[in-house]
Amino acid sequence: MVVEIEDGRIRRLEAHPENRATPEGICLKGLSYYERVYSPDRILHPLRKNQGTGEFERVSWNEALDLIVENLERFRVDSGPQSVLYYAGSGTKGLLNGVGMDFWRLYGGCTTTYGDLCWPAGLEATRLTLGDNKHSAPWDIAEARLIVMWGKNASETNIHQMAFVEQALDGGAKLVVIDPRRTQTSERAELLIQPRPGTDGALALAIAGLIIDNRWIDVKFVSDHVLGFERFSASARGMTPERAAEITDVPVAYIHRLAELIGTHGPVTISPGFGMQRFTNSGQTMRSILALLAITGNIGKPGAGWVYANLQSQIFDEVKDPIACYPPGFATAQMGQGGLDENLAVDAEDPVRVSISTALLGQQMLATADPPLRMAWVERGNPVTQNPETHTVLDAFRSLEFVVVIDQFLTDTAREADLILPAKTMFEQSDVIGAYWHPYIQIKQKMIEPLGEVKPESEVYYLLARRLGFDEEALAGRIPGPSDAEIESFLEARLAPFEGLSLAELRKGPMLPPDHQEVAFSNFLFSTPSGKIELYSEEAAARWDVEPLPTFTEPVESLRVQESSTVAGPTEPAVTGAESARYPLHFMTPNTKNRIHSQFNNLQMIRQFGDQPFVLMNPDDAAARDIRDGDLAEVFNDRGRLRLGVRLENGLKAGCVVVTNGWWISEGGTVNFCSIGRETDMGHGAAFHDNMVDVRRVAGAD
Ligand SMILES: Nc1nc2c(c(=O)[nH]1)N[C@H]1C(S)=C(S)[C@@H](COP(=O)(O)OP(=O)(O)OC[C@H]3O[C@@H](n4cnc5c(=O)[nH]c(N)nc54)[C@H](O)[C@@H]3O)O[C@H]1N2
Ligand SMILES: Nc1nc2c(c(=O)[nH]1)N[C@H]1C(S)=C(S)[C@@H](COP(=O)(O)OP(=O)(O)OC[C@H]3O[C@@H](n4cnc5c(=O)[nH]c(N)nc54)[C@H](O)[C@@H]3O)O[C@H]1N2
Ligand SMILES: [Mo]
Repeated sequence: MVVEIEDGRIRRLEAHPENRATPEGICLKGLSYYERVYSPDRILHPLRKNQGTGEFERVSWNEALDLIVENLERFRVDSGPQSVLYYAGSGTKGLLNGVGMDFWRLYGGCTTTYGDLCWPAGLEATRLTLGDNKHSAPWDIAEARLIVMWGKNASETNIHQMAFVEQALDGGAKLVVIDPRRTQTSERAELLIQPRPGTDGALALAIAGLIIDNRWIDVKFVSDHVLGFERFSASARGMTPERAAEITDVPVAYIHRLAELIGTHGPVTISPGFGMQRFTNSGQTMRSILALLAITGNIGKPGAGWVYANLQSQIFDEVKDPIACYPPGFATAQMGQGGLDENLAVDAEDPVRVSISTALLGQQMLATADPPLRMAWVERGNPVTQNPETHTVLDAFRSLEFVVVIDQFLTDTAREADLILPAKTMFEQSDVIGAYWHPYIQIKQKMIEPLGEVKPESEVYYLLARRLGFDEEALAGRIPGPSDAEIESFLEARLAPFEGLSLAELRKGPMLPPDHQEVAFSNFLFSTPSGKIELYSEEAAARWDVEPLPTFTEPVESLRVQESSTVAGPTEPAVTGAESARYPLHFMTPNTKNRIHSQFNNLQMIRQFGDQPFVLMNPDDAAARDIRDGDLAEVFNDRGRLRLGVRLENGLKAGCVVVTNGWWISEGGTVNFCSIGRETDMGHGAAFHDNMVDVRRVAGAD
């Protein structure tokens, strides 16, 4: 962004002209930062909960820091440093985020989480197959002749990508969208395929079988660059179009049409989203879809490829996005060549206990022993609304003796705090950031002094470390002092190992990382164990206990599991088919245009476009329950319930209901009251969408 300042206040926000990924300018969320920074609701000084009244009362920084230090010292002496949980979400990224873990190491250790709420099943599936998580520059998609938006709603969640998709379409390319919902992304699609949620793996395997049968494969590419084609072929052909149609609810004719398009209308770019990687079978699903590009040679060429995660700008361990909450080294190993498992086997010397699965946060916080948790420190996240099982997460926070939350606003998680510290916004401290779609490394320059009494996290850590008795020497190179000069020299030192990168250069505009590939894998080097694209992955089998080939299994919660059989996710005991199918409707909880998860919806600029949660239903599902448009209804399962107004939507597949995620508890739409803590088959992700509910009309409400 280009930020114009007048009299110390932000006056104007504009897109930086040199960022080629954002030619259409800033989205509404970006523009709403103006309101976000100066919002009357913003927390501008420390707040302590009055244990009698439950109200928050203003305290000075001295009191706040004393209170923290007093608790930290007590817990360390009585129970050991691992009785403190350090939890960081994905609210803001940057090099300075690594400072948190340095503080906890100095303190003597802590307990922290592994895995991630967002996308690790897909990251791991991609790493196992291609060796690296990278893709071509955003503008390359304009060269594609076929674009498949598979479980991705870019019109809302990646609006800048749509500009390049539109360019491709204007030039004659075709767009296919695969989503149980009709979305804004599908407006110009030539084909909208609406699979039953969680069955995309079966669809992909059937398409692969047809591509192979019709000899639409790229024989040379396969023989040069693909491992396991023969075995994959045999397995994919087992998934006939008829069988896939039965599993997925997609007509056979559509399966044939998509196979023909992918097989004959290249270059093909598949841009998979996160929708179908939030199930217990997602890693295998993502591997099945990626295989379609491998067998047709749509990798390493302009206009072709797998646009999932572009981590080329993530050159610093500290900003491996969005998994920034691991101790240094941990994230690198997961995303790079090393393995997750050897890192999870905690080094006996390491004072940081990496023991809580983010997907199971509530359950595992409560179950943690030796030592049990007594305190939590939360920053840049809102786990009460965003992590699975809101009830359990609330119980877990309420079981602790002392909770510190750093945030800009009084979120549902902040309300659980004993002490709230005010958080900076991106304009109040300089930092260096990478991205996960566009390739740039950028500086986020301090533009205004922090409002009120706000102190950036790094300064809070610095002050705490000093109070805990660490001198400047102990902090040098780890936790910078508070002045602008100290922050800048800290950042400069992190940039120094990279030739050409410096704050001065970054101030001129966005920079490409060293060795950037505009067309990813154009050198056809794949850093898998075999050096080839691995359709057959022994590593997948060894690490995640799945078949070495991508195969289809039903999600745990499914109406199609035979009553007599049992299914199990990776982190829970098996349930019988009858149990798994007790509720008949798939509960989808996607993202939405004008919020980022639980952020922005408290601003007037955003609320004017909708200030109330609602549930979308297919008219047939509604009629079967005597529900009409506008009725008040209850979405429920064993885990929780939500009372919401109903909107009928013809474009939504029957058997699915939708509430966007991120609504605050006070607004009544917190979807994770109905979800369960459950991991994906690989990557330790959260299987939010593996979740069935029912809906009933609330009688007499009208
Ligand atoms: N049911 C369901 N749940 C989901 C999803 C879903 O699809 N369905 N999606 C999941 C996904 S993909 C994700 S990524 C997660 C997101 O989960 P979170 O990262 O927990 O979610 P956010 O709502 O973005 O909350 C970020 C918080 O950080 C605060 N913040 C912003 N900047 C700063 C800062 O500089 N310092 C501090 N201290 N705080 C800051 C914001 O005010 C906000 O409260 O949610 C997940 N939850
Ligand atoms: N405006 C906005 N943009 C965002 C975010 C935001 O909160 N708001 N969050 C950012 C983050 S952290 C993330 S992770 C991304 C997510 O970006 P996306 O992946 O585009 O978003 P989602 O809404 O999670 O899911 C995409 C689609 O998957 C569909 N879907 C659900 N289940 C299935 C299934 O089983 N199969 C198929 N084929 N489709 C399915 C949903 O209907 C939805 O339309 O967006 C990023 N961009
Ligand atoms: Mo995410």
